[in-house]
Amino acid sequence: MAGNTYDSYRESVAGRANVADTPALAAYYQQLEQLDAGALWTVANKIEPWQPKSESVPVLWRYRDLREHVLRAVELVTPEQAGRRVVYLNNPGRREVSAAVGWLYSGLQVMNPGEAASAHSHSASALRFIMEGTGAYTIVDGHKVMLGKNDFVLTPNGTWHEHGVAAYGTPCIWQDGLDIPLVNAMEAGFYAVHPDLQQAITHPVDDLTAIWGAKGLHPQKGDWDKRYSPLFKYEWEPTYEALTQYARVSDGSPFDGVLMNYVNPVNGGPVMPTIGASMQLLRPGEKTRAHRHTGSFIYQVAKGSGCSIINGQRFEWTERDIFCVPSWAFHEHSNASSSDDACLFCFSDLPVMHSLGLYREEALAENGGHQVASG
Ligand code: 1HN
Repeated sequence: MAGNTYDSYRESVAGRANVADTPALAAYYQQLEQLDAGALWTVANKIEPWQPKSESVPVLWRYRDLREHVLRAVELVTPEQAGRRVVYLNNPGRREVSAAVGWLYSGLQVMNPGEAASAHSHSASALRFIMEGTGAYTIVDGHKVMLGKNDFVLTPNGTWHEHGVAAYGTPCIWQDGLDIPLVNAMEAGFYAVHPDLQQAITHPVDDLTAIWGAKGLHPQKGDWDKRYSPLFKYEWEPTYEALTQYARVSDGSPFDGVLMNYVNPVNGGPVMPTIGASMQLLRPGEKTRAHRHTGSFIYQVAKGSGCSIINGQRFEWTERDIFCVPSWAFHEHSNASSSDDACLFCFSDLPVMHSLGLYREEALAENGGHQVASG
């Protein structure tokens, strides 16, 4: 009944909707409903919460639990049958939209040596983070990109892309990250299969890394007018080296440790208009302070082990585990019980938050900046 639903949104605060049900109002609400309309005061407090209320919950997906199921998919379906052979991560609060957190999708894709998945394009933007195996490659708009462990590759929206593993390689597993729930929420998703199912390689292998991958150098003929980074691949070694160098001379942030964003070398901005990514180094003994911000975040442990407290819940993670931080959830990370570096890869919708003017952040003021953890 309209009345019952509405009652739970009443607030006894000046300036907030607070109308008690009467028989006359109940009849009025029903009349409006017949006209596909409604009284705003019955929903106002719900649709305008005081602060973001994520439907997503913090989740840790342990690789040691998922890996065997991902490999099992190789026996059960071929890439030809499945299109993409993927086990996706489904946040318990977001099952209806196949999201891992917020409006972000994540899945684990597996491919055997000699296999290939056909070329397609879609409105969603995607990235891949290589978890295990050798010989993996992605072809994006005719550019072939060879991929190793902890490398990260872009397949921006509208690009033809396909993946495979060379015959000389080993079974490969990578994380796919996409903004597909966001694109679907915006009702803007198109999808196309490449007419030849496979695309021609029209450039030297890894050419974009050769052109755009030099630190602090910009090619003289660096024409690039796309809205995404021309550097499709961000390799692990230079990334870890950069973090190590940064950590040598800086304390980093009390909330994030030593964090570097993957950027578009043309303009220093995020790698794609809707998805940003970073790698974060937590030094042995390091414990960050809790803060929260708008934006949804999916982390993958690229190196080491440690724990995070997310909205008061403790999650112990180790290499290859994936976890999420929903929007406006307090979070803090710890590498306090290890003698090795811990590195967290992360992708998020921060570029959306920033470009739409929706970014906000706040430090936890109480308890010395740390949450009291359960779980
Ligand atoms: C996609 O294009 C890939 O290209 C993987 O490998 C996962 C999930 C939803 C929509 C498109 C890929 C995907 C996807």
